[in-house]
Amino acid sequence: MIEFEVKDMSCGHCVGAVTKAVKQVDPAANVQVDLATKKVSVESSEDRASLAEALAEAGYPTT
Ligand SMILES: [Cu+2]
Repeated sequence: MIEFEVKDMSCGHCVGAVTKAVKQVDPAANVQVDLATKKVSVESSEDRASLAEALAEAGYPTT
């Protein structure tokens, strides 16, 4: 399980965009987003850096 904090998520659109960004790297990824805590949990065979890069490119830098 790879976990990110994505501070710039604020609504359902952001959740969709974040999910899409992860799935572009790994279509088989299991993505769970908790908007209240701004946590994104990803089950993926991809490494953390690749996922973080995709999220940043989509406009959602991770911490
Ligand atoms: Cu939003």
